[in-house]
Amino acid sequence: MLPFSVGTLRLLIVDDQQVNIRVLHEIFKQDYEVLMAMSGEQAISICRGQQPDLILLDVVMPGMSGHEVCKVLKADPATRNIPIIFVISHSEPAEEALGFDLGAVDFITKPINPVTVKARVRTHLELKLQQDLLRSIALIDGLTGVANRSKFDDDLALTWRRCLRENTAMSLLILDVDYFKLFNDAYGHPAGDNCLRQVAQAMKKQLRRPSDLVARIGGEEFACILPFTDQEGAINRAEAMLDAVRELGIMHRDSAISDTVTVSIGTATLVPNEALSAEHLLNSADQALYKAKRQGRDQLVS
Ligand code: GH3
Ligand code: MG
Ligand code: MG
Ligand code: MG
Repeated sequence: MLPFSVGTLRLLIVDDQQVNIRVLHEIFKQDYEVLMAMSGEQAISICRGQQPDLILLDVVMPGMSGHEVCKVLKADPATRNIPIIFVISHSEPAEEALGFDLGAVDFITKPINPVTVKARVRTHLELKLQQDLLRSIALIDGLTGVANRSKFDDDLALTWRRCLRENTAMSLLILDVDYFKLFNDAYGHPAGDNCLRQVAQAMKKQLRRPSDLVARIGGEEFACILPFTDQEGAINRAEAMLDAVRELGIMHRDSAISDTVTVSIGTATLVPNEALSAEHLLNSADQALYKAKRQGRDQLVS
């Protein structure tokens, strides 16, 4: 099997002929979880629902051809990164070239040679896992382990569009550590870094849904995206975060308001509409944060 430890990998085999599916299923059933589809339409629906790690895709099928299926999958961000290996009847340069143009990573020819197909699938799965890993590292803040600014920007735009489509409210929290310059001055930069890590984890623990996100968006500034959340829900999470940071009990002798580290939070809630953009939500939360600072810190303003 693969040289590094991962959960069971999922292969999708797509072919209009039962006998071809059976041959491939026999080859792979021991090493992978094998999903099967007998039409292009079914393949697309399985991809959207179950996210296979690789697809073996027959080209000639009644209804949607393999090439058409490939086009649809490559056009959708949710399925774009699933590697596709075309299964073709005989090797023909023009057909191979077209497959690669459409975004396939490889092709195999019928009749299936088990040794070859196993090796190719394994190679492409390894590449896919490495790419997944790189993609996830590129979106993580190295200091705190929560999402970084880039992931925050993507997620904010995505959530805005989702809530616009469904005409529901979304909320944004911006949180800033109080008197953090003085904290660094008093305890040193490494202690400051450690404080940021603890604040990030304390925030993360207050999330309630898998689609909620905490990100570090600046030096000692964090944001939290709450899809499908109204103002009451946002205030509730912000209060929980204020409490959670206080309860960390990180000593801060130079803070003007408390002997432990505190934070200020600005929240904003909006039902997205075509006339505005996510930028608007960001500005509102920022202004609320500014007000929380002016009013004395260690509080939330919505
Ligand atoms: P306020 O209550 O108004 O937010 O005051 P503040 O001191 O927190 O705000 P200010 O913007 O003056 O200072 C932010 C400080 O955060 C200054 C900077 O050195 C520190 N900082 C930014 N990024 C990091 C980091 O990654 N690690 C550490 N240790 N400190 C950081
Ligand atoms: Mg066929
Ligand atoms: Mg600050
Ligand atoms: Mg700041």
